Amino acid sequence: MKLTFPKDFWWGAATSGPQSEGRFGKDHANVFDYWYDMDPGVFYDQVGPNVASNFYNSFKEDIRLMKEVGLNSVRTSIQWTRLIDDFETASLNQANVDFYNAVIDEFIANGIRPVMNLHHFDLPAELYHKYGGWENKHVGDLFVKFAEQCFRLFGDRIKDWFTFNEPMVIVEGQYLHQFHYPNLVDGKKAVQVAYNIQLASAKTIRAFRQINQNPESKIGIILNLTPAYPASQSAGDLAASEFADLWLNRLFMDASTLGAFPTGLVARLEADGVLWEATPEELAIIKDNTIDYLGVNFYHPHRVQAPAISANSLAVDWLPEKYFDEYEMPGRRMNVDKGWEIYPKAVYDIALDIRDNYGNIDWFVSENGMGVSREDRYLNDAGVIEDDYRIQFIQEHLYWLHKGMEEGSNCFGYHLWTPIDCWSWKNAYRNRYGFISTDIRNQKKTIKKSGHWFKEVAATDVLEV
Ligand code: BGP
Repeated sequence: MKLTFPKDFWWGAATSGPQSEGRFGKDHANVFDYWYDMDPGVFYDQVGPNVASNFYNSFKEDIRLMKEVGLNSVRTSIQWTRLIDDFETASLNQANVDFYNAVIDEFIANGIRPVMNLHHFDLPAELYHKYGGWENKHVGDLFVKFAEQCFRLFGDRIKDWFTFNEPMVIVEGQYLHQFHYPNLVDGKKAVQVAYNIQLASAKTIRAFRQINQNPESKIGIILNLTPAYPASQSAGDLAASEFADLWLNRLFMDASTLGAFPTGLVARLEADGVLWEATPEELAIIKDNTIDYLGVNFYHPHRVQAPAISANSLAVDWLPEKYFDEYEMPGRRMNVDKGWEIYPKAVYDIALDIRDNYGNIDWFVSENGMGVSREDRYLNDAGVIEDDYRIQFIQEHLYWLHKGMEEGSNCFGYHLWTPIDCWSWKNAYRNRYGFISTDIRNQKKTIKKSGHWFKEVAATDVLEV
C-alpha cells in the first residue's frame, strides 16, 4: 500500500543542544553537567555530556549528513547556559551568539528548516542552587529574559519556536521519579513546578508576540502525550485512567491550548490540599497566551489500573501515583532494550483527540523513536547498521498518523528522535536512536539503513507499508 503525505510535510528529526553540542565553549553548567561533575557513576558507563556528539565542533559535517538523509527540518535547542553570560540580566556570551548564528545559517544554506526549542531539561545549575529552580517563579522570569534575547537575535531567520520540551518529564524526573537532578520525591513541589513551568511558557509566548516582527513566525510547546489506557472497564480502572490522563497529559495540554487547567484535576488537587499557588493575574496570562501550534513527542502509551491500596487510606505524602498503578498488559509488544511498549495506534488516538478536543490545532510529531542498544550487532560487511526494526517502527507510526490525518487531524510533520545518535541523560549512549550512528571513541558518523530509506520517503512524500 502507498500512502501519500502532503507536499510541504516536515520530514525531519529532533535533537537538543545539551545532548549534541558538548560542553565546549560553555562557561556555565546546566543541572546535568553539574550532576555529572558531582557523581559520574549515575550515568551509564560513566559517560557524561562533555563531548555528546560533538556538534559544537562538527556541526557543518553533521548538517551535511542530515541533508544527505533527506531531512527538510531539524529541531534543536539553544542552551540557556551557553548563550547567556549573567542569568539575572541576560547579558550575552558573544562567542556563543556567533556559534548559534553559524548553526542557523548552516541549516538554512543546506535547505533545512531550523526549528528552535528554548528549554530541553537544561536548567542552569546555579539557578537551582540559588533559587530552587522551577520551584521559584523568579526563575521563570529569568527564562523569559533569555527567550527574549533569542527572539531578538535569531527571529529574523527562525520561524518556528517552542518554549519547553516535555514539561511533564521535568516534573517527573526532578520531583517524582528521580531521573533528573535534584532527584527528589516531593509531590507537592511537583505540582507547583508544573504550574510554574506553564506560567513561564505563557509569559514567553507573551514576550514573543511583543517582539516578533514576522507574521509567518509561530510559537508552541512540545508535550509528551502518553494515552493512559485502562486495564479494564471496571469503575476503579476507569477512574485510574481518568486521573492519569488528567495529570500526565491534560494538565499542560489544556493550559497550553485552551488557556485553563482541567477543572477535574484542579478540584482533586485542591481537595488533597496540594493545589499550586496561583494569582488571578497569572491565570489571566495563561489564558491570554495560548500556543499557535503544538509538538507531540510520542514513544509509548501508559496502561493503568486502580491502585492496590485506596488513595485515601495512604498515610504518606501526596503523590499522583496514589490514583493509578501501572498495568503490565499480558502480550504487549515491547522494545526490551528501552523497556517501553510499542503501540503505534496511539498516534491515531492522539490525532483524533487533538482534532476533537483541542480545536483541531495544527501539530506535528516532534519526537518518535526506537532506542536500541549495541546496534553494532547489526553492522553489515559494508559497515552500515541494518536497522530494519527502526524502519518498521517508523512505518507503523506513520501509517497510523496518516490515518489520523485522513480523518481530518491537522498534522504537518514527523520528526524522528534523533538525526545523529546523541547523548541521552542518565542513559548516556546506551540506547541509540539516530538515522546516523556515532562511534563515541572517535566521533565517526555513518548513515544507517534507516537513513537511506528515509531519504526516499522524504523525497517522494510517499510511504510504502
Ligand atoms: C525524550 C527526550 C529526549 C530523548 C528521548 C529518548 O523524552 O525529549 O531528550 O532523550 O526522550 O529517551 P532516553 O534518552 O531516555 O532514551
